[in-house]
Amino acid sequence: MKIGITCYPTYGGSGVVATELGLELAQRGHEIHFISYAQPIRLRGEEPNIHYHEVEVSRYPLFDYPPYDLALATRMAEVSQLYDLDLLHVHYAIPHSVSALLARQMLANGPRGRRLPFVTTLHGTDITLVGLDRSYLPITRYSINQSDGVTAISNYLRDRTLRVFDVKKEIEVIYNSVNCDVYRRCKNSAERRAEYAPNGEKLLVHLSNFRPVKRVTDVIEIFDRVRKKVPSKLLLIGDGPDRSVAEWLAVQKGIHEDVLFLGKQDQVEEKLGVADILLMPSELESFGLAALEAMACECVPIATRTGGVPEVIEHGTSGYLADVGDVDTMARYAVELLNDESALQAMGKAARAVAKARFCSSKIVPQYEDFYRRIVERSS
Ligand code: GMT
Repeated sequence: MKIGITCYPTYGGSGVVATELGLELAQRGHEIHFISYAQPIRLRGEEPNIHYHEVEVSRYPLFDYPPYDLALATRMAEVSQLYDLDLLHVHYAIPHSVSALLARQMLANGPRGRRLPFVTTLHGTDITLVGLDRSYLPITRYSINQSDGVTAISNYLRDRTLRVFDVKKEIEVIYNSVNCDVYRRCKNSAERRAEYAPNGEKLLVHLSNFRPVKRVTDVIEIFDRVRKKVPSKLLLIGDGPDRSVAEWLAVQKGIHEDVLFLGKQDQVEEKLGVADILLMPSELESFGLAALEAMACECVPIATRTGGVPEVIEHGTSGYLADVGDVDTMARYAVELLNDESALQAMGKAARAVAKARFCSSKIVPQYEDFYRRIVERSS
């Protein structure tokens, strides 16, 4: 098939999911066209069957707010016509599904009068935070209802969308996936760990966009408690608005030398593949891709019981869950595990087994292919 994919190309779970999906689909012989304002971060630009089309937004002086959604709709229609795409798949509803809707209408009214179906995948904050803003809610609901197919990344997100948005459309759940060949325990991990933990300390990691919903200060609070009991280091991967407050807190607590802020990183599997525990104390996660990536790397996730996270992590088997803000309990779970190497390793292996059995790309990508086929058949 020839598929156009639009996502936020910078850091963020939805962009990662969209890009990994495009790469997997291309490997399976599909022709993939990414349409966005920048090349998605996990693309190198040399992959076979992958094309990237940049959306240029004119900066006319009158435009205090350059209309990206209109430029995107135009580019979607152009690319679809030029390359004869079978469908568009947009990740994150706002504004991508509105642009896809416009592109579909433009093509339907164009010289060839063709119908271009589009699929919207809901990821989380497009529904739970941004989408609930009154200035976005009606148009988001409209574009979801107008989509030819809608998927959500967890049952939690599907149910919440149906309930809160009063959407009439059927929403199919297709879980996020992980490439289990790429995300795995690192061989020679002892040597690699020495880079961050030269004296054999335990290694904890957090990976996010440092937005308030991630509660990065809870990560520091948990680590502070763990470090008092177990010699350890904390790797913080990513960047965002709450980085400086986390840095300040680490300094306040006098632990900043053991907290390593790595900033945005490309090959996160290299870090997850040597770490012992991932901390994800978020206020809300519709899925929690970082936890899944850690699980595939045998790095045990300790997270909050919120949103779709319990669909990914089974408490006590493939990780631990606690209430939002309960940093004491999360620290206690971490200390218990770090003090029991065989339990830590066993849980790491159990976590990978779950990732492989339920969320491996080789299982999830065919679900998207099947979904696309049904949508295209229904639209022709
Ligand atoms: O979490 C964010 O702030 C980023 C956001 C995104 O769209 O990039 O993440 C959402 O989508 C991810 C990929 O599907 C999910 O793993 C995250 O749980 C979800 N974030 C929230 O629900 C807060």
